[in-house]
Amino acid sequence: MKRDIENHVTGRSNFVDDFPTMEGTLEGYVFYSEKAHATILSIDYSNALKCVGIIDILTVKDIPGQNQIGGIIQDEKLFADDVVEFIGEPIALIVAESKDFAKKAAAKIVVQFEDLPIVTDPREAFEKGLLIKPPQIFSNGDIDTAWINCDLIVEGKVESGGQEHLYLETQASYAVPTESGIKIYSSTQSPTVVQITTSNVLGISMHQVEIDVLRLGGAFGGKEDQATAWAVLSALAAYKLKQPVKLVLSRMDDMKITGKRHPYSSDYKIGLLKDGKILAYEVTFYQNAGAFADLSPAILERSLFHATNCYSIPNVKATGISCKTNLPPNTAFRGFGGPQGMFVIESAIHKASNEMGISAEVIQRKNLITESDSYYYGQKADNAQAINSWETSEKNFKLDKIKKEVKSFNDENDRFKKGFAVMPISFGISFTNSFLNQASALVHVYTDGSVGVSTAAVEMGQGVNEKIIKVCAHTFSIDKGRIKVETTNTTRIANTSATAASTGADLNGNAAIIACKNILKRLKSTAAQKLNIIDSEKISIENERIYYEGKETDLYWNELIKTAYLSRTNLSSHAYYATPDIYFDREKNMGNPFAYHVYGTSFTTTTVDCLLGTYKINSVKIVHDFGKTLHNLIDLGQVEGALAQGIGWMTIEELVQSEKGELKSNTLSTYKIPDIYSVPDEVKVEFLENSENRFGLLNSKAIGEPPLMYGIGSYFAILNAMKSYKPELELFYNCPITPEKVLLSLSSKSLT
Ligand code: LUZ
Ligand code: MOS
Repeated sequence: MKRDIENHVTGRSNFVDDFPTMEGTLEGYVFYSEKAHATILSIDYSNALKCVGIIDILTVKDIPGQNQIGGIIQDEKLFADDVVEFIGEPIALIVAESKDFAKKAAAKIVVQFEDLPIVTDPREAFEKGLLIKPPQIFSNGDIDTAWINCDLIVEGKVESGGQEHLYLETQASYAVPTESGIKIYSSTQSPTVVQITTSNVLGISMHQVEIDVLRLGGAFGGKEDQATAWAVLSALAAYKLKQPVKLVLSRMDDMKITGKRHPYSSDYKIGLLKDGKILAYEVTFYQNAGAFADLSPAILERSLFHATNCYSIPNVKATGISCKTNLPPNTAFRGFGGPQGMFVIESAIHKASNEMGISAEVIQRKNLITESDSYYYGQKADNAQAINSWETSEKNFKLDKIKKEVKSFNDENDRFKKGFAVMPISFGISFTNSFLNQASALVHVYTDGSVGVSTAAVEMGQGVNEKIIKVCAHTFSIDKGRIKVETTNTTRIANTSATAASTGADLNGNAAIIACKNILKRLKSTAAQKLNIIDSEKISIENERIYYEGKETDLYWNELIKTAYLSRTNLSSHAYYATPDIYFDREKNMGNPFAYHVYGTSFTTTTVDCLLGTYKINSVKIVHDFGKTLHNLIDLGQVEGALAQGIGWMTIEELVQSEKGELKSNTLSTYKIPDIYSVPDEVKVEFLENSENRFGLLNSKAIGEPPLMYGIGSYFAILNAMKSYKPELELFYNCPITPEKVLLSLSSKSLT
């Protein structure tokens, strides 16, 4: 990733707010609701319009098409008109000569609201019948009779908090009017969603809207759906005013008004045999969706898919309820509901193990899914690596030794206690909506032998461009330096799926390989002709040199390309890839939704200061299933970053909302994410051997999301340390397990 890294660290890389602006560029500022739920009685813009530098204030009446931006469900207006349902819901767009002018004018807008009841709790929403859609149930086996055969049944409640994405680059868009429509430079993971929504709101065709994405300064799911509103708003203004309009959210606004990882409140019931075998598992997820659907239904469904993590359980019933509350619509966040689902079963296992007086590892190990098992939604666990990764960690990291060390530390220390936990993971790769699993690529070989590659993949720091360069270089067998990945652009690549679900490299890399192979085939014919050979199949290219039957020739890449061009050979190819053999039956909720699963096991050791409630993650040791890694460093970076993000979610990242639906933790001084001091002292990542994956990109496995779930181990490690300080501790499953919570529950107060 040398090229990108040099540009990033020297500040040369451009993000939307850095693009040189065109003459006449205006800036937008969103005027949004400060009420979480209210009727709008009247709005007076007159004083704001008189402010210095104000060009226009756009409202519902300026929308030529539909006032609608909802994706899965059409329930979200671009501009609120009669009611507002969350703090941050856009009411108008102020367009001015500068953002400062616009912001000053915003303070002069007078709105009269009539308050409506505010709901922020998902269970309360459920009680009141406030649902995003009807509940969804996945089940297998016969849960009702299974309980009879269990030796132990444990029930409980689990809470998991939301999470702020905190991408370094805030939401941003720059819209430029064109002769026929609009061009938008957007910081989005989903160029086509921005294109479709813009065309609906402006009432123009998709071909009049061009979206261009150079790179994102991070996204983590926060720009899968929620980059759209800002892009459409800037486009609306640019289209009406015939001037370019830039719209960039400030950090505080971004934190305050955009959606986050969904908080969940869940009930579980788990039934086991004496030996730790899980016979039955029942779970109900109350998802806090916020005010509108956004991606919540798909996220909830992924929670159902991952309700059993990497375990094979014969009788399962999982119910998902998406609850409508007066918070900003919650959205995709690395893991997409999977982590929330997995935290619940890990909590259930932890609770059961404590009741049985055994360690959680006994139950975890006993129930790991094997190749001959199926996931409870019907997919066979082909090539399951759960046991392989568990046993490799057990052996390489010396499970018994770690546990002994923790125990003897705890025997010797009073104030400080160590805790240990194992977190095995399984994560399904593919969009769960099968149709999204398609991609295309456009490859040009230029006459100087350099190559330009366009795909639907959006580079957001995850290294997808470098992976695409690598597979193209590999396919042609040419130097990586010859290859450039172009911006993601909807006129070059149409109908893009979001770069999401960890599938960016798999889908787009495979499309790029097919395009390269198409060109390569033509080049081999050219070479055969040039070398007077009949069978072009016997031609190969290695390191830019042409070989015949494995023997060197005097023909090289550059000359071959020139020859091809002069002999009128097509040096471009557009290619298409769709993941094979995936389907899901939404009547039966059974099928084969994933191309494959990613596995791994982590060992987490923590030390808790039981007097202060503070803690340190000492070490996380991971055996991860990368398939055949495409790029060690990128993949390692993804594991380390995801781990830190997972630990943050589990431990210190706490969103605090008032009863009025107002986010109290809306700055970096009140919302803490892991920094260099709070990441684990030691992170060790081993690459699992003997993992093949014919459904990935050149045998690799998707890497973006799965390792986030290793962070879940930190919760249980901390809880275990607390338990050894205070054996009578009432166990609670309510993340994040902040130092405040640790302290309160170790002193007299009990938390449930
Ligand atoms: N986005 C989506 C995702 O639309 N569908 C998915 O299944 C998914 N999974 C993970 C992350 N984003
Ligand atoms: Mo995502 S959570 O945008 O893969």
